[in-house]
Amino acid sequence: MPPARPEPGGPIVVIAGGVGAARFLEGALAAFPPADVVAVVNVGDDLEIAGLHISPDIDTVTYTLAGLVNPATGWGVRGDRFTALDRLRALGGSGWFNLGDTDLGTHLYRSERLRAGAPLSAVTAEIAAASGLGCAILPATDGRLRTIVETDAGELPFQEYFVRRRAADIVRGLRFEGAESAAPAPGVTEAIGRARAIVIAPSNPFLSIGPVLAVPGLRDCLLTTPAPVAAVSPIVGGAAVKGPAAANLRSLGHDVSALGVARLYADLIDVFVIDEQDAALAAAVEAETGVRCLVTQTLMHGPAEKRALAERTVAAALAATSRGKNDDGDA
Ligand code: FO1
Repeated sequence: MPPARPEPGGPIVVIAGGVGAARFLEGALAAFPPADVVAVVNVGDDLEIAGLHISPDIDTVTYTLAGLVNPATGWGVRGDRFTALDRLRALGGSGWFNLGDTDLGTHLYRSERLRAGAPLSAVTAEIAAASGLGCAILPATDGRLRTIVETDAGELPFQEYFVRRRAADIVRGLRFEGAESAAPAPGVTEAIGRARAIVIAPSNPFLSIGPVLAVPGLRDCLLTTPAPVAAVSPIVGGAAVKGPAAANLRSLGHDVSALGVARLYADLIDVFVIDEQDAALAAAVEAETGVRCLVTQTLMHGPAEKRALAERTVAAALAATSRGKNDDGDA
């Protein structure tokens, strides 16, 4: 039987964390019709504060694509005020996680809908549609999956590590609470299965992509899809573009370089996208992992760079298919 081929009209599926992924997705929406783009987003960062369910990565992606995001932070809402949080703090409530007034409206809506029994995927779709988005934003799972960070100070829920303790602890290990009993959210495996191309966004491979891949069935889905899979390195010139990815690579025993990230993804991907600054690593990536390297500008300063990165990444993935990825039976 001939090997399955990716669907020419299938979606571009982006496996996404927070800020870096949101910027990549902005480029994807500039390059492709919104209806052709599906974001599968990490929920390991989710938390409950003051009885509200917060999904930071989903909100970062949604706010960014809706043009609402605070450009200074990459998360939260532009120009937001913090009067509700000030009051919460004054009353002795939890004040370490910066929830703006407008942002709180999202959490109030989501929490009420979840309490009424709606799954996170449905609520996420409602918020995306109400925000005017034409692409699909899917949580990786509707189940309760939480990233737990193992540190010398003990096990920390993700946002305690990331925000409250400013990612200052050395990460000794990670576990994804609830992953065993989680299932991919509706539409996730279907989108991956009929994708034209799949891109692992330039997100933290452990903290952002790790929880997505921990959802049972998702990793297998990426391994068996006929679609080509590309990943964009979140490490440029030996440093993280944003966040603790470099420190995480180091403490978890990996090379702090694009090559270190390529090794993590080698079994899943056909193309690895590295920055021009790392051009000298391309030969080592290809020789060691057997994955084709695209060397291009990956730092996304403006709209043109975001769009170019999305276009080039998808084009390189499609070229990997036409070169016969699926003829080798190694899809
Ligand atoms: N990141 C911070 O560094 N400090 C915050 O107080 C903070 C609040 C916050 C509120 C809502 C939201 O959607 C995101 C928020 N983030 C904050 C970002 C978030 O913690 C991280 O960017 C992601 O979880 C990692 O991708």
